[in-house]
Parts: sequence; structure tokens; C-alpha cells
Amino acid sequence: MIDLRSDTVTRPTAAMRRAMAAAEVGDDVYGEDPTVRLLEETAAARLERPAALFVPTGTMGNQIAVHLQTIRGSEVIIEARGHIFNFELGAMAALSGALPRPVPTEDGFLDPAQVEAAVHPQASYVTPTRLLCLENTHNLWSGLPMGSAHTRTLLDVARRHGLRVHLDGARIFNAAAATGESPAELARGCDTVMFCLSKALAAPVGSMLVGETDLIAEARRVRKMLGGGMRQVGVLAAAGLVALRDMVPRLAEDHDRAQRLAVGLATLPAVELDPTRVRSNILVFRLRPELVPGPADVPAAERFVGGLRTHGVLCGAFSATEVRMVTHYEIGDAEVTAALAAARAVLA
Ligand code: TLP
Repeated sequence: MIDLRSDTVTRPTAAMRRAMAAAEVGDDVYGEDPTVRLLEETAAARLERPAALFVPTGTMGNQIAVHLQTIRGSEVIIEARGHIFNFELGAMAALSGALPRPVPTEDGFLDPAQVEAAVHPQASYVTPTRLLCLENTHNLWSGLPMGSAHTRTLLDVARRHGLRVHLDGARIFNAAAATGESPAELARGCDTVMFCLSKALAAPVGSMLVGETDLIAEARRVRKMLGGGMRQVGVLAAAGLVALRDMVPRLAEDHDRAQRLAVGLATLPAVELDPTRVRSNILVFRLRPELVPGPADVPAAERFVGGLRTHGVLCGAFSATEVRMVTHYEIGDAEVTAALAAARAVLA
């Protein structure tokens, strides 16, 4: 199968498996796992921040950040298609008592005036706004990368209103490859940053939450409270270290292949896709339902996804008419060619 459902499907490389087998370990709840410590130091250094915490998932990293930077009954401003709002099972409400304030945009970029308008004035009778969440790259906006100049304009508004800022940088290394800026530049000024080792970087598990030393110490407490205190977890951290060493330099290849896929798909009349909007490893595109063969009572995206599956290609339906494909290190040029041939066959 050619699996374009997500870059999370990537399996650990041979080098990762070797590093995992050889990892020095200890009990990380006691702070005694040397490999975890090394990964945390390495992650903090990559983002030019003082501290980092290894967490099992991106969701946990994001939600610890939300928990520490909100109070019950406060609001979190987030772009309306943001992962923290749409794909984290209402965790900010369920676990932290926080309310999302989703802000719809035309192109995935929050603009400073929109953030300004979404902040509540400070008054004893108004819901307090506490946190701004950003996402880079922006998953549902076709993996849209955001340059640091734009982020700074949002940070300025947040600062003026005393908001904290969390960056969901699940794919910040993709954003770096797409913009030519370093992850540290892209994250500069944000109070907390989460990035994932288990997506395009192909580690089997793990994400990092990065920030100031005191906040990360608190994050360690919240991680334990959520059941995320792990023991000899150096076996996983070892894969994360290899991910940072080996996988970061190759991300541009995934972006090139996503571009090739986008250009090919855009030639199909049933596909509504502007390849210039595909800037990293994710393609989200719409289908013209009347041009997708199959039973009319099945949503077009499902008809297309089901058709591709019969040709050995997996991808995901994100709504009745939207489909997502993601490239990653297990997708080479031959897989792109085969996926395009399958799409042509399904939509013929
Ligand atoms: N994204 C997954 C799905 O949940 C959609 C994927 O296949 O892309 N932030 C962003 C921007 C993400 O894309 C994801 C996962 C997360 C956070 C959560 O990470 P995990 O799955 O490790 O909890």
C-alpha cells in the first residue's frame, strides 16, 4: 500500500532501531534517564530555549501548555481550522476548563486585527482571554508554513493584551524547510512550543514541549498528573535523537514530492487545488462532487478515498468534499507516480 494518510504512519528507520536497542536508560520519573535528558537538552538547544520536556504525544504537549497558561473559564484564541480546536477532543474544555475562540480566516493566516478583535477587554464581568495558539505548519491549511515576520505581528498584539502564546509546531521542522528560517527563528517570542518527533521525522513516538525553565518544571508535574510520567523511556528518546539528526535534513524531499503530487492532481478536472498553496508535505484539496464517480449518497471525498484504496493508495477524507494527502520518507518518486496514476484511474 502507498500510505498518504499521514506522516504519522512512518516506521522507525534501521538507525533508530539500533539506537533504541543500545540506549542507556534509567527511571525518567526520577530524572535518571540519560538518553531522555540528552534529547531534552538537544530539543531545547535546537529551539534556543532553556528547557524541554519529552511527552508521549503532540496532544499531550499542547494540552499541558494550554493547562499552564489558562485559568478555568478563560478563552483561547485559535485559527478556526487549528488542530488544538478540531482534533484534540475538546481537551482544553475537558481538562482545563478553557474555552476556544475560533477565528475563521481566508487563507490560514490569522491577521493581527482579527486577534485584536477577538481579545476581550479586561473587566470583572467579561470572559478573560489568556492564550493565543498558533500552528506552524498549519495542518488543515494544506501544511501552510508561517514566516517569523508574520508571527511577530501576532506576538505584538498578544503582548499588548498580556496574552501568553503557544505554538503548535508539530511540524516546525517542515516549516523551517519551507521558509528557510530556523525553527528557533520561527518560534522566537512564543512562550511555549510543541514539536513532534513522530510525524515527518519518523520516530515511533514522542513530542517535545519547549519553554522557560520554570514553566517546563511545572509541565513535568502536569505530565505526571495526566499519566504521562514514563520510566525507562530512553529507548524512545534514542529514536527521537536519531530523528533530529537524520530526518530533519531530508524534509525538502517530501516537500518536492508533495509539489509534484499537487501539480499532477491539479490537472484533473474533478480536483480543485492550487499547487502554489502546497508549501510543505501536506495537500488538502476539494473535489467537485459531480465529477467523482460512485454512488451519489456517498460523500465525494469518501468515494475518491475508497476508489484509491482499491488501487493500493491510502489517503484521508477530511470533510464531505475535502481530501488530505501527506508525503513522508516512505514515499519516493515511484510512489508519487503510482498515486497519480491511481487518481487518474479513479476519476476517469
Ligand atoms: N495530527 C494528525 C491527526 O491528528 C490529524 C495527523 O495525521 O496530521 N498538532 C498538529 C498540527 C497535528 O497535526 C497533530 C497530529 C497533533 C498536534 C497531535 O499530535 P499527536 O497525534 O501526537 O497527539
